[in-house]
Amino acid sequence: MTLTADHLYATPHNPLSRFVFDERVAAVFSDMIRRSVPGYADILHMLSLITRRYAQPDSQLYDLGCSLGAASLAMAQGLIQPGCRILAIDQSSAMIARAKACLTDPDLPIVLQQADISTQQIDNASVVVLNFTLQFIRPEQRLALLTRIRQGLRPGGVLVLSEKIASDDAAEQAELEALHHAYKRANAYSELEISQKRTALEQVLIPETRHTHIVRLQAAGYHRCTLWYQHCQFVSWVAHT
Ligand code: GEK
Repeated sequence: MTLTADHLYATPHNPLSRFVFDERVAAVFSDMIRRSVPGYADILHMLSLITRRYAQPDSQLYDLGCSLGAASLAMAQGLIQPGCRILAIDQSSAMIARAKACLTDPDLPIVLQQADISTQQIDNASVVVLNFTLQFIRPEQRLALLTRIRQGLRPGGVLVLSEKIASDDAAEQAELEALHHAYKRANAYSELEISQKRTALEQVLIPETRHTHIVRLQAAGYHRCTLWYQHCQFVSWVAHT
């Protein structure tokens, strides 16, 4: 995967438009997500191990909001079960075009598709991954999506849900935000870059509390949700059918 440095918000944007997953973002996305999401590489590594543990023979695996396909690649590396394929879906044509250019090994069991996951059919699934994607779906559409995924999962199948969360405790929220900003500064993002990106993401990335996520997962029919990862406001659950 190419690692072009992210300088998208290094100079003042006037006006500052809403964040979109266009060609400019796709071109720097690998660098952007690694410098912005604490533990991203660890989460990818664990997606391999989770896939190895929960994938079922002759089933489908889904990477919903796949961007450049990094999670799909991690899943493929963990996959030892026969007869499986990984459906990697993103609505951004720029992301899918670049993912196709990155994932060229014909032996990879990955099928890349440009589609909106809000209407995506989920069938015969054993592992479904939403790695920092649900936060970009309108909150009122989230329950329907999680329910459709649960209905498409086989018994014993799992959903991996990774999200940036908010806290309902103001002091905790402030501390986690400060720590995340320190993380970004340590990764060579300037104050201008941090603040312009934050403003561009308002109303686009909508974080919710852990409680809201758990209540919704239960309403969608998941029986056990294990929080297996947290670093600052970045969390991941394995949710069981
Ligand atoms: C990774 N999972 O590297 N339908 C399809 N795709 C969507 C939709 C939608 N309705 N809404 C947003 N996306 C990846 C990282 S990034 C997370 C995921 C981030 C896509 C959007 O185009 C983008 O590629 C992705 O979800 C979110 O493990 O940028 O923080």
